[in-house]
Amino acid sequence: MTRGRFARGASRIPRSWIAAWLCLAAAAAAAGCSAAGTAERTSGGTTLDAVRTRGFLRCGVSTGIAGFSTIDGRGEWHGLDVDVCRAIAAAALGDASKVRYTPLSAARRFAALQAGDIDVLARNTTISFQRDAQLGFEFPAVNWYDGTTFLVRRSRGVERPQQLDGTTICLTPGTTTEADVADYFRKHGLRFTPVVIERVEEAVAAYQNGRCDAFSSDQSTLAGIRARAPNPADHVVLAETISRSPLGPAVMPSDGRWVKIVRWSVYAMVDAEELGLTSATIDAALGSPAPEIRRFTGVEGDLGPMLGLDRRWAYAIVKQVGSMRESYERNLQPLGIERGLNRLWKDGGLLYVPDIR
Ligand SMILES: N[C@@H](CCC(=O)N[C@@H](CS)C(=O)NCC(=O)O)C(=O)O
Repeated sequence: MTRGRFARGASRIPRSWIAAWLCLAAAAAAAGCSAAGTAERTSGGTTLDAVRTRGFLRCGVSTGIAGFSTIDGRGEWHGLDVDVCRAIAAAALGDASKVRYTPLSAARRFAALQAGDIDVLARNTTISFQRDAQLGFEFPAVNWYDGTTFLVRRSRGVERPQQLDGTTICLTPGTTTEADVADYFRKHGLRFTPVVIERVEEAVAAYQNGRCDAFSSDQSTLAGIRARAPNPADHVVLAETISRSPLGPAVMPSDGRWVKIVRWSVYAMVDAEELGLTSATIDAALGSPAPEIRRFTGVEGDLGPMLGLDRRWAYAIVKQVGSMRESYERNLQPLGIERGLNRLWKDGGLLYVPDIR
């Protein structure tokens, strides 16, 4: 086995990447975000009550992963994970825009959730036994099925992870990626040298500067990093994954109703796709005679109130955020990320959620 090097920072960071990240940090500051956040406990009340009293949802996101959670020049967040935050806010508050985002590194995300600084962590987080059993979080739903792999310079001619024997690999600490890579190299009797850097922009810069031969993370994350690189065509994301990495929002286990609100907010986006509902068609669907659509939109039945939500909770999600297909098409398709496993079951994917009934 190789011994890890803990790198503090990266020199010779390409200017265009520094500019992009400074812009990101400045926009985050402008939006009033802080990684530390303000601890606020619900002290006996429910999370839903606390969110309503406060008037906004506190959502932990990444510090900037294209397609999942990034902030634009106007201080607005976008991405598949951001849409989870927005869907929960639509369900809980009737307004998807009522979210305060807290950018968190991999190493800091779980402490923020445990400290009560955020109501939900929606941040390319892999569901694992240890995070469930030992850290004790609840993972109400999967919002993206992924897998660990590698970003490498095309000029190296690497096509498969096995060809990375003897290389230096950039990683971020506190990730399942670290363990996946160590396991993979051990299993195949290969050697590597990890370069572990907490701040993702510094880790990416270290890779870009040639300090590492490869960068490892979830495949979709790497596709986003590659898409933002100065010359995307100079890099390849390996097609073969070395792990299963189901990503999903995490919450504290103490409030069972909140766990369900998060779960059904994600399910509603998938179910909308299953029912053929979109943000553009949901208003017309209010007049639909189909019982499952009448229940979904809250025209009939009392489903929302069973979770303390408005009858129109799912309508609000689809109207303001859209279906899972819309979220994918808005956030990941433009980066060239294939939908693959993340299609509906009837289209050959894994998305299959219970009925809203
Ligand atoms: N899915 C993996 C990896 C997630 C992760 O945090 N990856 C890093 C490496 S690129 C990242 O996204 N960092 C973004 C950030 O620190 O804001 C996990 O849950 O451990």
